[in-house]
Amino acid sequence: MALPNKPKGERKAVRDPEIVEKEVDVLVVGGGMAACGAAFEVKKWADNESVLLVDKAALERSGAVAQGLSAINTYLGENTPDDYVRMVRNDLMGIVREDLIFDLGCHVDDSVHLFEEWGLPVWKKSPEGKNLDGKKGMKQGTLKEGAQPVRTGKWQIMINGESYKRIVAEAAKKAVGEDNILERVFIVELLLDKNKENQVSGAIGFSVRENKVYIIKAKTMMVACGGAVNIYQPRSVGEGKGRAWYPVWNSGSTYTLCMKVGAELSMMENRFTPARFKDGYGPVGAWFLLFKAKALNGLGENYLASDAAKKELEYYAPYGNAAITPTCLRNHLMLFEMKEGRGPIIMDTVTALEELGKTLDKKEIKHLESEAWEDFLDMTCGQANLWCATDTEPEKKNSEIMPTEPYLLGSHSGCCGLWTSGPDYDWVPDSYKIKADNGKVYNRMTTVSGLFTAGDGVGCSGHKFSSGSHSEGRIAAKQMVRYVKDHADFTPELPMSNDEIVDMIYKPVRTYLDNCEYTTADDINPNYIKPEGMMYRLMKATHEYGAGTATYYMTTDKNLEIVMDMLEVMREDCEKLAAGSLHELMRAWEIYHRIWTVESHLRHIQFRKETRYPGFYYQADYPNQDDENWFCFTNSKYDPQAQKWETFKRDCIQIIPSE
Ligand code: SFD
Ligand code: AMP
Repeated sequence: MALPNKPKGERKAVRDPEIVEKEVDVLVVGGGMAACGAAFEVKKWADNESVLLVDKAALERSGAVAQGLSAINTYLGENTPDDYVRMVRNDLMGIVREDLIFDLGCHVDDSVHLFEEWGLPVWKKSPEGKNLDGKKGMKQGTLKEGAQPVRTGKWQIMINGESYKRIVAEAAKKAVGEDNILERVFIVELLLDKNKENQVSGAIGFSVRENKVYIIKAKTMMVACGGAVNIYQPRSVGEGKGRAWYPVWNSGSTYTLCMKVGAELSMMENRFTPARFKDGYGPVGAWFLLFKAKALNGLGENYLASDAAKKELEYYAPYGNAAITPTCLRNHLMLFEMKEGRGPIIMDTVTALEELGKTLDKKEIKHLESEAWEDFLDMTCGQANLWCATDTEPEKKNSEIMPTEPYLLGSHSGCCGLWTSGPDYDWVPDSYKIKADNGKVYNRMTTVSGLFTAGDGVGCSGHKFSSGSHSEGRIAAKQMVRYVKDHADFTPELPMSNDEIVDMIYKPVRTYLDNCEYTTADDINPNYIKPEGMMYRLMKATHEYGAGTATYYMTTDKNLEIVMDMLEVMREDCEKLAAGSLHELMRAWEIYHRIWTVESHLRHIQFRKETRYPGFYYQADYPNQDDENWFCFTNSKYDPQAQKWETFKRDCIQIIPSE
């Protein structure tokens, strides 16, 4: 149950919190799309197995879909899973896990059908080929019954999705039972088993509403805490600061929690640098695909159709020549224009709406204009606010678009994450199957026995989006139940005492209480650093040296060497983080997770000696793609005992033939 909002001001943290101990068979960490998918599915396979879901926020409005969405970007419908693999492979410049993508392609539509059954309005085509949204769309019947969605691209369908997350969360809550959900509990660390090597046995965290530490033992668990946001200096500053495209809940916990117990990471160098409406971070997909808008350079030219752009794309063949230009290359062309002095880049909303309006009557034009607003009101309402604040009516005034600061994620147009097992089919290469201690293969299990992930957590397989993350959570849930049944005699034992756990989690609180009287300004103290200060330090370092917006996403060996040193010092200084309230305690652990995540990102960029994703980042010492040496997965592993990193290559195997 979500605790009610706190009274005015932040809840003070006390020195000695209450301890709450729990023991379950299956633990789900996170409450987003993947976690809700897992919660919905798990009870179908479980008999008497107990389940607990823990979210740092409130399930109904947490994670990337919190504000809603206006499209579902992965719905196969009439397309084949083979084709889906080809699309993802092309968009991610060739290096992907085709087993994971194909498997997802076979299951994702079922989640979309469920969303509709639970009440999500999906736009439909009328028999005359008109777009019908809301109740009119619902009257056409369901997708499962054969009604036609409004396709914007080959894979994307339109929805009235302001309440998308609430609908999905409600189904998850009903399936798993409210008593089996802990909201507003932040997981700080996972623990390995005291007796069994490389076996996960628990998760520890704290309530952000009450002075309580949670110690949870589990036989198996899924960590699906989304990607990483606010790791680079954002473009938003001053009163706009805090605004980002991806959700602020995503603080790198998925990657940090798993890597710290030794789970192997893959493709952490891959980041998503999205093109978004400037300052409001509104997504561009509906404008490009539904409204068919063109992006113009500062001279008013359709730069994508220029000879220079075509030449630039040819350089990155075969990806550059594909029917749909990969996302990173679309960004690359945008940056190319800006660097040549032909910026800024403008979304020509005026011409797009004018063109569409030519075949519509007055009432239909009004509806079209309201759809343009609804696109943002449904998923990024700040962008709609900004339009109001800047007197922007999209049919009268164009808007600027801009590549944002980088995000780390594995479910959208990026592919960093954990190295997980594929399904146990005969066509899946052995090197893609991870065997647990009993020799069995569990789909979506990481290299740590009993530890699963989904959504943004699973690496090498982007373009799952909201629907795919949900279905991947369901895939993992079924496997977790199988894992528990196969390990009925395993009793998890934690390697730390309760006191040691509390000492660790509440250390920032005690540092604060021990030293806060020393100065009059709470944030300035020689004996501690507040999480906010650490956040600025991290952002400045990545911004300047780690291929942030400051350098047009460019870095070099030397820059990376400098930033890696800075990160090491930051990690050391995290020992002195101080938190006076529970909210600040969460900020302290979030920044700690972000630092670890960024370190893995930059370590991977350091390792991959090529520029595989121009437009997302550039390694100036190795500006080209080098298939001979780098057409492979780049993986890393942190050894928790030796406290050392290892970076290495794994083979990338093509399974689905090119067309
Ligand atoms: O327009 C802890 N996404 C889009 N998907 C679509 O299908 N269509 C779109 O239209 C998409 N677009 C879009 C999208 C996202 C955003 C933010 C915008 C626009 C503005 C992407 C999807 O939403 C995304 O792929 C999935 O939601 C990913 O799912 P998942 O489960 O991997 O992550 P999550 O939903 O963010 O959930 C994370 C959860 O973890 C919790 N959490 N809990 C406990 N302890 C910790 N330490 C925790 N850390 C995090 C969070 O609270 C949350 O519940 S468009 O741009 O293309
Ligand atoms: P976005 O709003 O940028 O997150 O994109 C939403 C969906 O539309 C994703 O599936 C993108 O891959 C796709 N998309 C966005 N822009 C384009 C474009 N210019 N061409 C083709 N697909 C696009």
